[in-house]
Amino acid sequence: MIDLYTWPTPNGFKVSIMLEECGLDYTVFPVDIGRGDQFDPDFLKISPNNKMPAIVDHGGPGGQPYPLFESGAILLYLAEKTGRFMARETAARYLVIQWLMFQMGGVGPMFGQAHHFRQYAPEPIDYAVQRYTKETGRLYGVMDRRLGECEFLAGDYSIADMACFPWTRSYERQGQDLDDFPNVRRWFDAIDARPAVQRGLAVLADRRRDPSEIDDKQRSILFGAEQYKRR
Ligand SMILES: N[C@@H](CCC(=O)N[C@@H](CS)C(=O)NCC(=O)O)C(=O)O
Repeated sequence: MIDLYTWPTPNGFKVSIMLEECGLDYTVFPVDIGRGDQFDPDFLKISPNNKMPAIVDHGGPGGQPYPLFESGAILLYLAEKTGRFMARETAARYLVIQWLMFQMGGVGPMFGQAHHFRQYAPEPIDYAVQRYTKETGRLYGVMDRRLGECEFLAGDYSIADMACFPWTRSYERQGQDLDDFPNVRRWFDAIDARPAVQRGLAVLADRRRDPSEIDDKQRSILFGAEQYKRR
């Protein structure tokens, strides 16, 4: 049994999708990041960077409970544990890892900043909006070219697709139009049609809030004094 500490965000959905794709048993523990659950001392023992998602695998290595944070590490761990969604042979395996790292180092941070400056910044900062919107568009272009060469990012459907897909669901809020990226649209529709993906996206979906609903307390927890308090 795996404990999944999550909240309905793109990073959280990566892991719930993988758990569903693998048919693993898991229990969901909501981490309401607008309420500050991520700073709970017990959660920080599992995820010292105060971010969800995190897991505890009660059937970890040596049969011991194994805690893990960082969504990319969790996806790699689950792929190794199950032998699914990542090739074993070196060249194909590193193709998956390469596109997973592309997501972790590029897509997540840049799409996230585009989202932040377009939806959450208390006042509009044109330089930041332009920079992150354009960089996000450039990354969509990289994906589009790649997906013009093969069906999925690493050839076969893999954890790299599961990592990128949830971030592309909010393309409009990132200032993008999928008509400009037809290969991404084809890929998006194929992944979105997978029943396991829909089950993964349903995890805590009813708790999802619109950015316009964020209040001052939540803003302080996520982006202000509460976030930067030394712990
Ligand atoms: N690199 C991390 C990023 C995780 C992350 O940014 N999680 C956000 C929500 S999507 C979070 O927990 N934010 C709460 C906070 O920063 O206090 C991963 O991929 O797991």
